[in-house]
Amino acid sequence: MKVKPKPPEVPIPVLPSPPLPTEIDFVEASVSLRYEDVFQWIRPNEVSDVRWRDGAYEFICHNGVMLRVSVLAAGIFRLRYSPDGVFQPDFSYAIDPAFEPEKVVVRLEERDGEYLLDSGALQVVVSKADLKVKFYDQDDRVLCEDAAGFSAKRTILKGWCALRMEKKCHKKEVFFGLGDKSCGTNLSGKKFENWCSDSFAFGRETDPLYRAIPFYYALNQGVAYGIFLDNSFRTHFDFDSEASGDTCFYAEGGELNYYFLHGPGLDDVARTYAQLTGTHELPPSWALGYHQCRWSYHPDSHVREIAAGFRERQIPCDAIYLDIDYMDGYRCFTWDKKAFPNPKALVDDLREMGFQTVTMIDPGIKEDANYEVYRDGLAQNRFLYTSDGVVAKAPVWPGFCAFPDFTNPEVRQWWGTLYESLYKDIGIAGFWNDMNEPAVFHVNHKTLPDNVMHHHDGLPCSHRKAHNIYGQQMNRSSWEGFQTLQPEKRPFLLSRASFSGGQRFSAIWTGDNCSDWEHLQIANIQCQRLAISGFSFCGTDIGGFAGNAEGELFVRWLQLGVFHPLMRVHSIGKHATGDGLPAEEAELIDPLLHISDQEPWSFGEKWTDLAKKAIELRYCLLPCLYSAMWLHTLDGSPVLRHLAFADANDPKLWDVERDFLFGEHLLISPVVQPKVQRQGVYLPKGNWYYFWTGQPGNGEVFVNVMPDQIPFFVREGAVLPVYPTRQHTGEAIAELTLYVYYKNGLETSHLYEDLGEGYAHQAGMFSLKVFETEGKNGTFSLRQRKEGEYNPEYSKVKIYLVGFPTFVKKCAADGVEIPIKEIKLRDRSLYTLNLKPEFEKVEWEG
Ligand code: MIG
Repeated sequence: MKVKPKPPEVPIPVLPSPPLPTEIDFVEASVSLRYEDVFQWIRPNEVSDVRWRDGAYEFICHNGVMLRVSVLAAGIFRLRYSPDGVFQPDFSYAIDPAFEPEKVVVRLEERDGEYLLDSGALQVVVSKADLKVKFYDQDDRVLCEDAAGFSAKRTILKGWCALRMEKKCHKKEVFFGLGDKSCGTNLSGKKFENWCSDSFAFGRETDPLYRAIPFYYALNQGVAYGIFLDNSFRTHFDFDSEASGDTCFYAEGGELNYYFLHGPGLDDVARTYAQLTGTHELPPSWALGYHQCRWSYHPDSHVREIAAGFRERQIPCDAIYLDIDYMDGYRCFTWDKKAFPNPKALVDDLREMGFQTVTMIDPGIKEDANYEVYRDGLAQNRFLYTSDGVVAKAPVWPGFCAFPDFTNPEVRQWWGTLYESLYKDIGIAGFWNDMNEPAVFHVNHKTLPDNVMHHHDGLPCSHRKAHNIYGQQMNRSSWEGFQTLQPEKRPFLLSRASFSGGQRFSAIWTGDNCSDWEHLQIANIQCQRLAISGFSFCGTDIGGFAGNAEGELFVRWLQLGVFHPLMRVHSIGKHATGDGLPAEEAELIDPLLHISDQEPWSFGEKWTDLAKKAIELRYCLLPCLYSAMWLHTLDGSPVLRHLAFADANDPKLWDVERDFLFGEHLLISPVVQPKVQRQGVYLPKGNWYYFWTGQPGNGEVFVNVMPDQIPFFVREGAVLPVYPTRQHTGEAIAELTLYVYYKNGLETSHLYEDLGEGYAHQAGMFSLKVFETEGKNGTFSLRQRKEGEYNPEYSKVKIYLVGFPTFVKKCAADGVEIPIKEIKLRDRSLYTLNLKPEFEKVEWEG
């Protein structure tokens, strides 16, 4: 028998002071996995010292492990662990620079074997024996407690490479969040990885995907908290996948640095996370219209044809996209002069017709001495280097490329200037950052190698640390460029990759999905999850990217897209032949061969009509979406929410993955299967009205599903604002319609409007209407209060009262009685009236 060579002894690390450890405790004997990469594993032992330093309580263990706890608000605790008492400079790309910690009075108490930090809302108890932590709420309930707690591993080759936290998991605890994961909504029993990855034709099991969002919600007995692990290395999350009773998260480098966000509601956690990492700003109104895309509309005559196709058929549309083929040989910021001889004329003509143009930009800059961007980039040191000191290059669409180092502030500034011709001169309205994981063409290693070095804003690091924030920082560079080039305009940027906090710089689409019903379901799940993970401005390739949609799938997907803040159709187009694709992608495409076009009129007349109706519904509901986006920018409320957000105490809602909340008062129950004629919906507490019939219901209900209708419900007492349909958002709004839903009790709704472009709203040019409804003793009233200096252009308001329990005998507006107009439906009546926009109060009496 062969004797294994003895591993060399582990060198005892020299720890800098302070603190000076009294001993180095190798809790687990130092073993070697591989002869050449010895590892050491360390866990905190007894706390030997506690002190207040630089805004945090520091707990120092005998063996050098250190925990720093800072309280950023009564409900936000931050915990940073170091295995050896050394902390890297504090730095984060995720935290919103506008975030300001609150001044909180925190008491530190020492008790038998424990230290206690109390912020009022939240208490943290640190065990003296082993540094384990417990979080309690005001009612002394344990919200979350360490199981094994913190541990760290290091190897010679990687240094500290597994910084781990293990926590106890309650029996009935459920978990949500983590961004774009494609599996069922409740995360418990599953494990995940975060590493931005190009994932062509991904499925429910694919993980990781394009984005890294290391933030999750836990919900136990109706009480929620959140955990945000602010670490950009590859991270792992395990929600008790082995039924051991523990949850665990760990990072492959850097610091175990997490934020504990107190609820108690799921909504509170969402808002606190938004406070910490920011939100997207209010988009220009055209960006919330319908968008048409394909790989690629090319040449310009094809683009014009598509635009004309919309207007001829009177199908609303606000934006047309140009995919990579508009460029000259995939060189960013150039044009294929043959196919697009006069881009400005094209963009101007499209704008004249009410279309904005959006173009793609990739991070890879073609290696070509005659290409200005490459030449300047080289001359000015704009690109990433390997640790050997040469410019890092990898193949993407244009062949071998260099990649800008977006973590360098000078590079970000330079990158921003590159948009000048497209954005300012030609008038491209928005941009689309693709391949920014970054993706490269390599079968096994789909991104840059680990030895690529990044500036990282003065804290240099390798690609292991910068990979996950590469796309986010590309988006930031672009976004800041737009702000500088045309500060008067609201930018629109759509990105594939991102990291926590990246919502401040771009909208997100979910990447290369497929044209099948399974993917419609995944699209629904992913957008809900992205929205509660900070990215409300999200959408999917409607109809599916790869493969062939059929009419019914396409229409049902459009109907779901009505309720996604980004509503964009996109498909792989002619590229499905595999021509020009890297071999491994071409191979995947083969069975998914795409033959059909994917415009609203591509599936025959019947489906064209239905598609048109879906898109028209989007334009009707724009005031509702715009108001939801406004609320999101104001306090971080997600535009889409998982149904558990409606009632955290109802376990029947935990595993719902089809139905979700939209904005303030809507519950959407999309059709995500073929040939559905009837759909059962479980409504959370309270009464809800089925939009299409005005029928009230609660608990379990069944609705008949028409091909032209996506099922959705309105909360009782709500006021639902609706515009007439328009061909694009630049058209005038003739009238506002308010659907008012009866409730026995009180409810509040908001309608936010402004110019839809620019920043005058920040100086008061907005209109916020607060609607308060109240029903009691056979009467119902609607009050309107307006804030802001903006007056929307419409001069008429039409009101429909839905659900009044008896016949209305009297109706008065601002104290003046008005004749009753009744619309008799099969089993109930609607009541309608016309008013001036500035009415203050309407009363109905039965
Ligand atoms: O390697 O630009 O996800 O939306 O159409 C494929 C071509 C590159 C991937 C994007 C897709 C886009 C395509 N791009």
